Amino acid sequence: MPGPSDNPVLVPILGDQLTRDLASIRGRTKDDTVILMMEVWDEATYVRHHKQKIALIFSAMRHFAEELRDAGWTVDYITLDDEDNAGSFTGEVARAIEQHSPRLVSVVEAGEWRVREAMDQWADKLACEIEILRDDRFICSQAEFDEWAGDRKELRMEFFYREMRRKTGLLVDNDGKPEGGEWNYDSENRKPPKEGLSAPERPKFDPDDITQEVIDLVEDRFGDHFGSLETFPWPVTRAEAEEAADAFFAERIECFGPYQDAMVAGEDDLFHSMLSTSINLGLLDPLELCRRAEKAYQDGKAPLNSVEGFIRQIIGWREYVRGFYWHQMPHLQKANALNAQRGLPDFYWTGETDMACLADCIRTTRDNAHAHHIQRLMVLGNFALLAGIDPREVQDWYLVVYADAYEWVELPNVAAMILYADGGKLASKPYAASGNYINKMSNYCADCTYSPNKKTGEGACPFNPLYWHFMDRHRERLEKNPRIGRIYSTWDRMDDDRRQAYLDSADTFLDSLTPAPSGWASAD
Ligand code: FAD
Ligand code: DLZ
Ligand code: SF4
Repeated sequence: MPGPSDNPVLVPILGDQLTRDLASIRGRTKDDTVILMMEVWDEATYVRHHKQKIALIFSAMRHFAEELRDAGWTVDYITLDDEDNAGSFTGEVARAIEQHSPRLVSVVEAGEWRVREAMDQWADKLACEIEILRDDRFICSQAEFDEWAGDRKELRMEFFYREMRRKTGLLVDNDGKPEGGEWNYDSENRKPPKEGLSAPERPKFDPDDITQEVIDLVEDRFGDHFGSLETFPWPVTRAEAEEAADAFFAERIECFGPYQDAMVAGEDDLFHSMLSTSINLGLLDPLELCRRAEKAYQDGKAPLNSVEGFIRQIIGWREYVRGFYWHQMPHLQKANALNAQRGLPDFYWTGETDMACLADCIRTTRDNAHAHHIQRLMVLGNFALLAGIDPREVQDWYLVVYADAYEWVELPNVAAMILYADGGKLASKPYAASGNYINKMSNYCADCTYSPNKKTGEGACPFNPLYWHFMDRHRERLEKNPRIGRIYSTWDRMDDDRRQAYLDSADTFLDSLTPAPSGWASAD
């Protein structure tokens, strides 16, 4: 390796920090810097990630290393099958310190608790000065989020989001007023899918030699992990990610808003951007994407409800869950306010269920390492909530199966948003719904063994009795909630037999579930 100066700065770049605009390399000189990138067993195995997720991260890392080298940087890249691989970030940084004798290790803080804990010990463990920099790819710093959260008992995205709108100036006029007069146009974004709804296909990127090599490695080392590698469509470079973004802004953003909550069997992407993997890896800058969306609106190419909705997902939800994660860790990992204890049903891994909605969402998850938001929330998540699945099992599943899953974004969405395990700090009420919601927002029910219109007994959509079972067992907590408490007057108006039929139907269904054997998700 061509050596830079004696005692250079060692800059470790983690797998989700793949941008040349990273705080640890901005302003450094090429002849005084060694960049360290590491494929390590600890990261590849702390859960049994979907095969596409490992392939995506390794391929994007290898492409980024190549891009850096082409631009004249010195990159020490450790592959997984390097025979001296130390297995962990800490071990590899120690090895690199011995090899390069740096005067300073400069690293951007890790996105996840597990890794940040390890990083915080580097100063004591490693024989070098350590500098840990803030990850300024996020718009809101943790200090800012903590200050905003202050002593509030409940944190609500909507108010945080307005702060982020004001801070970025996105869709805000010179007087600080929201474009169009409203901060949020969600009420225009709940269109059910019309017959035959389909979206233009997004660009897919055929594996090049680097990606193919990584796919072979993953099949060889992680062949028994969940998921399919038969297709690998993900952008693995900034250029490819930009092509994917171009296609979204040209062809799909217009309908993004209206059909954001729609689900159509076999239409896996609909009008979603499919950019989360690239944003989370660092290939795309979230703020730049929001500016592009704003420009599409200003140029009359996309309606306000679509553009505002897209911007809200990024500077609202994405920033908010990240702030929430650090605000609530480490106890968020163990939160279980509803005392849910049931094991994850095996069909989350096999996809073998007669419930057509779940079967389709698990199929797309297995084939694409992706499902869109409403599938994750209102089908897969809603079922886990209503059935009372243990949050830790659900968390592991979501962390494994999605190519965009990192704990900082997965955990708040799972523990707090779908499972209400935080007792309502993030969401004002549980996102609980019966089969009626899925029937309205999708075409799944038309091909299902069950009927959404049948409430109890054989052939009834399981979401129907499960909904009331959930409401009944959590009455004490939820009855006081002004956003959901009124539902109990409907329950109370039913006669005893009807209520009992709901509870019996739900119990029969729950008893029929087979818990997944251990070992699908975790390494041990
Ligand atoms: P789009 O629908 O096009 O949305 C645009 C962007 O907004 C996304 O790319 C993403 O960056 C951001 N975004 C939207 N919703 C959220 C949200 N709730 N939280 C954070 N960012 C959001 N997203 C992840 O990136 N990683 C995860 O591990 C993850 N786990 C989730 C688990 C559950 C239970 C739920 C309900 C949501 C989860 N999400 C997660 C959020 C969301 O489902 C995905 O970001 C989205 O489906 C990615 O597809 P897309 O890029 O087409 O998104
Ligand atoms: C998810 C993941 C995987 C599977 N493998 C690696 C790896 O070998 N090397 C690496 O730098 N990053 C990997 N990642 C992403 C990391 O888990 C992620 O960058 C940190 O955990 C951020 O907290
Ligand atoms: Fe899902 Fe129920 Fe509809 Fe079947 S009937 S697809 S289980 S919501």
